[in-house]
Amino acid sequence: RYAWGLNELKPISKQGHSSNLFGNIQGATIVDALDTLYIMEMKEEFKEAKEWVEKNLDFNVNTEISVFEVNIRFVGGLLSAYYLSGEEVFRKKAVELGEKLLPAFNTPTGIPWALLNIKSGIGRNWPWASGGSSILAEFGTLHLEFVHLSHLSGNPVFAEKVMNIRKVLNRLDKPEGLYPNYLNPSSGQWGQHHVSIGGLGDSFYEYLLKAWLMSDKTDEEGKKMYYDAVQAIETHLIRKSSGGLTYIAEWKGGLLEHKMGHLTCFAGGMFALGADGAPNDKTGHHIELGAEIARTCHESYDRTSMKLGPEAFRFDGGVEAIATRQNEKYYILRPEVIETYMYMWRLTHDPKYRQWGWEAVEALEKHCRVDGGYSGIRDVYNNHESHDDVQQSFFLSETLKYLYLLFSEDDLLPFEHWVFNTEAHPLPVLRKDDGHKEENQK
Ligand code: DMJ
Repeated sequence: RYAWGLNELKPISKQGHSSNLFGNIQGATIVDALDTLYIMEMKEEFKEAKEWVEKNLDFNVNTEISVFEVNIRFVGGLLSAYYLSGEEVFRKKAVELGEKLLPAFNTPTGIPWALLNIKSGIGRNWPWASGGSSILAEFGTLHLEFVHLSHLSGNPVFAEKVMNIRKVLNRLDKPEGLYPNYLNPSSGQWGQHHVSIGGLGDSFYEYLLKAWLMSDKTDEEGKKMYYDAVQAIETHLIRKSSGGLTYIAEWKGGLLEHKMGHLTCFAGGMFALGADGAPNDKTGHHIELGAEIARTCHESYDRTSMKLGPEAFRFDGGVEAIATRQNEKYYILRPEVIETYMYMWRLTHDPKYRQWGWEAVEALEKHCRVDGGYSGIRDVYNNHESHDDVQQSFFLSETLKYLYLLFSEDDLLPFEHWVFNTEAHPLPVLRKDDGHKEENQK
């Protein structure tokens, strides 16, 4: 009603919201929400969205975009919409957009730029990123989509680009077996030795595991990189507070910052999803680790007035799982905690995960629901809402989809057949014995 065809909604001012992540590409919320509409059987709305994509989604624009954000939301959204509905328009648009992203890889190492002008093909990095570095969670979160683009287009170039990223990473020494968040695409050397399983690092680890799962467990390289990384994370980053809460700290040149981001909370689900393949009889241990992270993240919600979690919470200065800095107290409708509840529910069927999910539903309805949609909150510790007036597109693609799956049967998008990209867009497992069967696994 208020922002149709624009990127995001401002639910209080009831108008469009544009973020520079997508440049002049329009329709982020429509594309991000396509599969959610399909899964929720909102057929009329899906049809309207499809018509908008057919008539209006245009990538022939002179604009600079974030390669990572456009990949996870637009390419991922279009690929899922195609696999779920079988509608050719989504496949065509996904491949067309994938082709527009290819010039980002024109760097001396093939590690892509963060930002790309999709008309001129000129790329660059974020000016704040450690001496011209690319970001681990950005260049490490292209793999799933690019493998599918090769599969659907018959053009191997997409898969080659992401396999080369692995090659560069495997040639490098890793401090204590950890992956720094910054890598210079020209020199091929790490930037600052900062390590995070939250912002700047997060979905790189997620995609190692999911690449292996999506390959029908044939991608041994992805598997090894994932379990080796988890080993290093456990040794150097995972700690327990005196109150018994397990958390994942950040690492700065060997020193720990005892802070965990909301973004980091996705790792509970990741550990549980990877438990089955864990080496050395560690399946139970990885499930337990997932459960402990889920509990810590639930505490970060429960210890606020609004029962919604802050952007980051700390385990120092006498606090546990609480934000201490004013600029870390906001909640922008992020999905990671609910995502972890969903994985933990599917993998353990412990009813507490549905209870915790329902607490989040009630809090969202009470504090984020406004006349024109859902809004983020500036301070979750305050009793009175100060709304940020933005409905992020991932609220529809992830937060609501993961809630829906948390309360659905396990045979809706079963994990044996589907892997979720980092924006919650389901992609089919590519069967080793039948490269095309996946289209039938709806
Ligand atoms: C989403 O775009 C994705 O989940 C990404 O991996 C991290 N940030 C947002 C949600 O918080």
